[in-house]
Amino acid sequence: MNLPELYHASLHDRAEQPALEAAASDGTVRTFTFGELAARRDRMARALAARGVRSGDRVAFCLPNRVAIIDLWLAAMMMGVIVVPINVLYKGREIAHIVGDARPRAVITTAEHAADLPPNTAWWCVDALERECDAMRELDRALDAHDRRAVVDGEHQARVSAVPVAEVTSDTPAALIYTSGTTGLAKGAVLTHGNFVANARALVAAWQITATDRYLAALPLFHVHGLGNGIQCWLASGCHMKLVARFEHERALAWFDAYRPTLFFGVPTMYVRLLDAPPDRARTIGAHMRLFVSGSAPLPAQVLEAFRERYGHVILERYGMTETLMNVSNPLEGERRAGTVGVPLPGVDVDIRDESGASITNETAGELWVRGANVCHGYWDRPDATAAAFHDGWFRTGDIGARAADGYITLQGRRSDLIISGGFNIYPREIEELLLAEPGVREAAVVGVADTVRGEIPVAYLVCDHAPDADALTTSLRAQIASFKLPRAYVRVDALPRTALGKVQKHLLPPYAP
Ligand code: MLC
Ligand code: AMP
Repeated sequence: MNLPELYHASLHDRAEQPALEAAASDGTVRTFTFGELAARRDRMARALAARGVRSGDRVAFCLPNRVAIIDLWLAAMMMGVIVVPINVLYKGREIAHIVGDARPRAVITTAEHAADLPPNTAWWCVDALERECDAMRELDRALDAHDRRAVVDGEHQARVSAVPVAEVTSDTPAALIYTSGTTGLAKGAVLTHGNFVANARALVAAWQITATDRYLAALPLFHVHGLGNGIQCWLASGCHMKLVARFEHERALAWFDAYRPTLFFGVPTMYVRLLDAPPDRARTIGAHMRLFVSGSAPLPAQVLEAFRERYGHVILERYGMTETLMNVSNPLEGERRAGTVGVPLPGVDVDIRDESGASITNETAGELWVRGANVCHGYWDRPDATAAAFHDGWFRTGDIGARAADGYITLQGRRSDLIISGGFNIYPREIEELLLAEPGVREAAVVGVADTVRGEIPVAYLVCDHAPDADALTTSLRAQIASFKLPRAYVRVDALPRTALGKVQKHLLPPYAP
């Protein structure tokens, strides 16, 4: 099955039903029906086709959450176009790598973010695109009125046939989503229509999402948690969604009060923020809610417990990755076990392997290997990286975990030194390389330090000629990398602990005390 087929029951059979509450192009919050979204999809597709976009092309977006991303997604899926999401917090260098690798026809973004694009990158202003689509709607209305009066269908037919529809199968690439490798250089995971369909069907069934749900969407749409889980479950189930530009902890409670969602997907940092709610307010919100889901980073058991006390809900934790979408989930019915990610989703095989690639018996830690229709087919233009990640149809996640005798999986760490802060990934090597380019810095090691709100924060250990000037380093780095990657502290050390072979032993660095 392809994605347009998955969406059909919502977009066409439920055309009159309210689908989405979000800010319109004039900034006012309004409700769109599924039928309106289908019409917006068609106009966006025509606007893209008029710009020369064809099946197989890539189109990138670098935007905070807004309806235009949904228009683009729906149009692209119908046209066989591959969407390339770019983190809106990324700066020039980070964007240049993605654009250089994916070679999109253009990046859809705002005039403000366009300043961060590498020179000579084609970009389309999202506001101009929306205005063009709005103008198309007015023209369509005029033509419709004309058609009815004249009972001549020719012009109307021409317009309808101008909506570009391509042949797409479950193997057609739907998105290239960049995720950093251990080298710090992001690779594009090629996710197909079939991957998204398999993931959406598994989650809708496992979490029993129905058309009566109300989903509050605050996760960024440039990552798979928001895009692959949120948007796809919404469209597959035909439920109602409220889309906000981004999670703002000062406003989150007011959204819950006013919108009364039944469903929320978040990263652990969001749940830590929601613990600030006064008990009465939290209970009222909890009374309307059906399901809180957490993922993208470990949910501390004490947060799960504090949230249960405050909201009366046990957060359901699940585990996924950009390359695989969702693999493992705690059950909707039955025990949601704190500190575990639950059991493999239907259709997903999880095997735990030792260093030699042999399966490990229960209760022993090893690397999680996964297999299923949810797993991507490889990395864009990177046969070497694809070959390294896949073995006999299994994908090596790089995550370390163990399975209990009753099947529950606990994650214990990662093979790489990836840092996850607020659900955003940080590869130390990328920051270390930038630090080494700073005057006076001779050696650098970046590590993740535990943080109650963000899970982990990056801290840099430096061997340098003089005491590090934190402000100067921050100013320099801020121009080059997303703000969540900035080291929160710089610690001067005489030398980095190294093995006989010269590899830095990060676990032997002196503990960081703020
Ligand atoms: C954070 N910031 C954003 C932003 N999120 N800016 C624009 N858009 C967003 N979506 C910036 C803020 O401007 C600020 O910058 C800094 O980040 C911290 O902001 P904050 O207001 O203090 O946020 P906080 O309450 O700490 O919450 C941060 C957060 C964010 C939870 C909203 O971390 C977030 O959206 N995380 C979700 C990441 C995600 O979707 N991961 C899924 C990856 S997929 P400054 O300059 O002031 O520092 C994956 C697979 C899987 O992992 O299994 O899901
Ligand atoms: P990304 O590369 O952004 O897709 O991040 C995927 C990584 O996030 C996984 O490989 C895990 O290390 C981590 N992750 C996702 N969900 C969880 C979870 N519930 N608990 C711990 N780590 C998680």
